Amino acid sequence: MFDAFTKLVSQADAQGQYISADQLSALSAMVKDSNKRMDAVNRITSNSSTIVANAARSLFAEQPQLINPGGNAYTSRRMAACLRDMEIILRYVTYAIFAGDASVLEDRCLNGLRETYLALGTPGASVAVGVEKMKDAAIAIANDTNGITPGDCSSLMAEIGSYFDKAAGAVA
Ligand code: PEB
Repeated sequence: MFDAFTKLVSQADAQGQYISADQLSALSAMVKDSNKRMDAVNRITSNSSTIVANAARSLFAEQPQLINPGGNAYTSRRMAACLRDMEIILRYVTYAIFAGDASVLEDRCLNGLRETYLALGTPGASVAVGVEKMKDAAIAIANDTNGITPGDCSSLMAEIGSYFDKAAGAVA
């Protein structure tokens, strides 16, 4: 599991090189903007239940076969498993945002997830739709300029989006 710093150390060490000036300035820019990152993690984390519930509701409205008899989220047990899965994925995305690196998400959540869903007969493409819905909700909440000093959060939002895309792409 890496963060933005240890990832660079590991890459530099693999090549037997010092951290380059470019790498230092990229990290320095990240540190300078880290309050935005922490705020985004805080906002997504504090709204996690809403993000999961609304994304699930919207997924089931679009794909009602999932909650009809015989569907993959039919019966409370499967519904609970589905909401829990979305919550787990969102939690790992918040870790990746916090660390500024996707490895925690990849290693501890996405690795083998496609195969798990295949084995369970759970439609990964539907999970991916749910994840993309969480992405839209999370970015809307994290990027809301209401009541804060507005600044440029575009690169952070793109980075946040990329973690959700990675999760969706891993199961689709
Ligand atoms: C992954 N999900 C399920 C299981 C596992 C995971 C390992 C099997 C064991 C169990 O039921 O608990 N667990 C989950 C995860 C990690 C982990 C992400 C990462 C660390 O450890 N059903 C739907 C939707 C979708 C869904 C498309 C969006 O209709 C999910 C939610 N996951 C779903 C369902 C089950 C499941 C299990 C319904 C239960 C499947 C079943 O028993 O039939």
